[in-house]
Amino acid sequence: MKETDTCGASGGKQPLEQRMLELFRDKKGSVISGEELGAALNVSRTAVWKHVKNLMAQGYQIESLPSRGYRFLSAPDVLTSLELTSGLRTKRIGCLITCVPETESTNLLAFRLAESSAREGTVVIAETQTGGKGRLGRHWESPPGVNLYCSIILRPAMQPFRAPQLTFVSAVAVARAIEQVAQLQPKIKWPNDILLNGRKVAGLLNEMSAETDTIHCVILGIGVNINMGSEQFPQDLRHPATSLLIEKGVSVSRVDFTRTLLTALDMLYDDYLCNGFGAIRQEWLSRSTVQGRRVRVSFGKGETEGIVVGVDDDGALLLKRGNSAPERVLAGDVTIM
Ligand code: BT5
Repeated sequence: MKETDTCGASGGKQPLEQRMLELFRDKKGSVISGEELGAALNVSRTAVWKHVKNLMAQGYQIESLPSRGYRFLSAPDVLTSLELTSGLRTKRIGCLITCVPETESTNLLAFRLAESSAREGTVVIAETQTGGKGRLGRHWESPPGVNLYCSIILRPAMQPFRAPQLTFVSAVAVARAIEQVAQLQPKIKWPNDILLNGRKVAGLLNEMSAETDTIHCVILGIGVNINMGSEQFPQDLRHPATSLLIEKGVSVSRVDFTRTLLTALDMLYDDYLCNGFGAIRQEWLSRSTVQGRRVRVSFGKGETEGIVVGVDDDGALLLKRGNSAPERVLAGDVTIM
């Protein structure tokens, strides 16, 4: 397991290779001498060369120019804590980023870390999941190297019944990140789908460990199809699915996407803790596919129908039927009619 404890704003001590990457980024592709790097990092020129070689072995392209120095050319699009934390300026989210090549489910791994007192903002990312989880025991397709599978540990000091609101926080964060990085216009489908042109591009699975009136932790599970090709989707998905690559026609940097997502989530979560659910709910509604539409919601063996008139403070969908007060629906699968 590889991890870095270096939230941009948390003030933790950054590992040397991360500081080196930040110096290279600040120089934006111009040459930096070994002497300058050594002085900035407080190490010898020999040590500088050793760390440059380490970065190159991890896929960074760095040109070594005899008697002039080094020029940074490009970073690999692999989700490593080193790459993700470099340049990340967040208050809480990403204070610790743990990246693993493979795990059963990042939500399960995040729960395990939370039980051993991992702090709020810890992010778990896997290149692939062998048992990626959807809701209600469903499976989440998680091919390696193309998508994002991540789980974030939150420890909000609030009543457990408010926790469903956090699904709205993560949905808005994913929508903002897609808009910013891929310039596409995602829609949110209650409760946990992000759609592009009516096809599912991301799914959310938020889980909680709590007692009567105390939350131990909430795990925000986020799966985003980034560079998954159409041939990688199984035939038997419940709803049509897509990826940023399919919609945009070109691949998207997973590192940029993930950094943007963590930054958006950090801002939205901070706003949520300081100002409550109001603004998040407004943005969610403005991005929702269901607001004002007639829908059918199925849950377990039952189903109900009505026109969506909003979501309440518990994250329940409000369905209007005739003149009676709106019906509250707390969970289920929505079909727009
Ligand atoms: C979800 O469930 O949409 C929640 C998905 C959450 C996945 C993340 S990945 C990181 C974290 N760790 C985990 O183990 N999980 C979370 P649901 O609404 O139940 O949708 C599941 C259904 O979507 C499946 O039954 C399939 O039909 C379909 N599906 C599976 N994989 C998909 C994919 N990659 N893209 C689009 N649809 C998919």
